[in-house]
Amino acid sequence: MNRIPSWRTERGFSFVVSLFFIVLLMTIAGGLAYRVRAEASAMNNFKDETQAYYLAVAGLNRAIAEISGDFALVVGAEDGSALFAVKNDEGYSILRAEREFALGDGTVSYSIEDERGKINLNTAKRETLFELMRLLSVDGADSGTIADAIIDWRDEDHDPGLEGAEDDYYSSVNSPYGAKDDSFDSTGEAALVKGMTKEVFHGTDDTPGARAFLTAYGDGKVNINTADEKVLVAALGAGTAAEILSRRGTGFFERPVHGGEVTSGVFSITSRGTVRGLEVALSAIVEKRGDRAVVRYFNTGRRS
Ligand SMILES: [Ca+2]
Repeated sequence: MNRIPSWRTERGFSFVVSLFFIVLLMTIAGGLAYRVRAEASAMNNFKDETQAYYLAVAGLNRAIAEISGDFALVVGAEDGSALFAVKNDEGYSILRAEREFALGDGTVSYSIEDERGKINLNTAKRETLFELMRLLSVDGADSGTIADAIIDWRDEDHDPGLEGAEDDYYSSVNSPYGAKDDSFDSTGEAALVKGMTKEVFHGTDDTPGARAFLTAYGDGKVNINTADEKVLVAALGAGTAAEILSRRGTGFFERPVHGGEVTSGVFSITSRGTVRGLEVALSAIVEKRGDRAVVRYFNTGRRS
């Protein structure tokens, strides 16, 4: 039997031990490097997110500056957003501010919507709410439920409309709450009323969500220069809506007709700041009071 010399086993043993320590050190070093990299990347993400946030704030401020301006009319852009028109010697000229631009390490993009281009949750008649829901492909019975429930939500009494809902109904849902019996303070509140499913409120791939056509702000008058076709049909009837849209095909209204309005004082703003693919979006409701703009609602940083 050949015996392995002891110096060879010792060398073999110390080789294995060294290898073990080398692997151990490499693992520790690798782990450390990973942590350092992860922390650096988290720091960079934090820095980018902070920058993106302030770019979105910059967009919001630009939008507020537009709203604070001395305009005479609020008209609709091709994409449905609101533009401001000022009076001059020849008539009116539409101000077209750059709403998408590069700034610092990223980009800013904001849009302004006219809240008077929507149906007002606090003042709309049952027929208007019903018709809007029907135009959003909600079936007849559910349209009736939503219209009645919106009115029950805002009225002081506790007597439900024909298909509506008051405390009795809301106290029996999964996480019970009560009917508000007061004005809607935000458009999002409409998501709480009976019949207003997630699909109806937020929309689906095939149907736009009701939230885009409803507002809790303003006096309930409809701006015939900015309102969407569905809003015009629901508020003023199909015939009047067609007349208004045909006129809008070649310009805008300088004077109110059909009980509508041609200007506005309440707007919603969505502003996005993007830095290296990281986006922060802010939204706000801003009311114009003279040459001042007052923020009625502000929703910060949704990272996407
Ligand atoms: Ca009520």
